[in-house]
Amino acid sequence: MEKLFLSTLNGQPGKRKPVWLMRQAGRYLPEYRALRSQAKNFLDLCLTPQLASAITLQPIERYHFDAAIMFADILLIPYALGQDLTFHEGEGPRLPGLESAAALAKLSYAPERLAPVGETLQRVRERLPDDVALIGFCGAPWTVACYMIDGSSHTGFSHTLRWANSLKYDLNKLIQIIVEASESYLCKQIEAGAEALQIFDSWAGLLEGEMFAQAVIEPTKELVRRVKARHPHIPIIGFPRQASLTDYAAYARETGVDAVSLDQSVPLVYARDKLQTMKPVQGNLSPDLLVRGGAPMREALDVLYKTLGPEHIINLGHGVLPATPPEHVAELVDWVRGNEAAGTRK
Ligand code: 1CP
Repeated sequence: MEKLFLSTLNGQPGKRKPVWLMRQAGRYLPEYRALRSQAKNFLDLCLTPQLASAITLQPIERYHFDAAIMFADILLIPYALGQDLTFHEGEGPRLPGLESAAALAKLSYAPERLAPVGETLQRVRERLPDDVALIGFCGAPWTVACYMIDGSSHTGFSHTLRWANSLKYDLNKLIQIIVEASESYLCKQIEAGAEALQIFDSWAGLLEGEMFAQAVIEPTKELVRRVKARHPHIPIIGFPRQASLTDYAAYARETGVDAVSLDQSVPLVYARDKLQTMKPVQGNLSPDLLVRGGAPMREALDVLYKTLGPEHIINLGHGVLPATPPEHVAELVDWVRGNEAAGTRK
């Protein structure tokens, strides 16, 4: 059966725009919270295929999105490189951080630590409806380096920015380690059943211009090139969150990704005229509008539909917020399905 999400990504839009949401499995769903409480901790949840596959499928069962995204986390790569990943209630995940370049010598990728993710994907593929695509993912090298060096986002990534400014050689060395581990991890995901990939660069917007080119574009291009050399037909979506508009365009032009995900600050006219002319785009409804629901959300969706062309995947500008009422997600999906005719209008 044709999967709308995959054909749109391949530049062949179908009867309507596909829809899925970043963080579609998560704390806003009562059924997620119920399964979450069965695991010892968050890492355990990600690495227990029976739980992680059930969580991946929860939003599909509820809303029948056009794509499922495997339940895991971008911080599993630091974990597989040997950093301890802990999760503190109300504070989020934490890593020990990297004091200096000397610590790089201790990092060594242990793929078997991530073997359960492959099993999660296999289980999901067995249970997924025929028209729903399965997305695998990883964090972009820059964003993963931010968490590995600083340990969490609470520092504003000041240590990583110091590496970027004055320890470029060490930063590049770390980024290279992450690229190699991510290549292996993404290829394993494809071999286990992922049909498309997303690279999350949540902190791309911390850099600009030349630094953005060096730490965001170059490593992403290298990762995409390596994965495509082994799996040329698997589409890859890149998400350089909060990059400047010129950097967004350079990213779309130079990294080799098949589509670009837009955060909510990207003006739609810019997206249409400068980005969608190069690649399909995804996004960029504000997660706050999904919390509000009703007329304000529907009006924003209408503008999205009218401005962007058919090579567009409906999604948010960032992840679903925990305060989101689940019925607003149903309202969004119903609206998209009710707009089949509008889906292909320019
Ligand atoms: O139960 C809980 O409280 C856990 C909350 C949670 C969830 C549901 C975390 C901790 N991770 C996840 C799952 C997750 N993370 C997915 C699953 C699939 C889906 O989208 O449904 C994905 C794709 C991610 C990716 C991820 N993790 C990113 C990139 C996207 C983004 O949000 O910018 C980032 C930055 C992370 C790190 C992370 N993991 C969890 C939290 C709270 C954070 C952010 C930490 C911080 O910056 O302070």
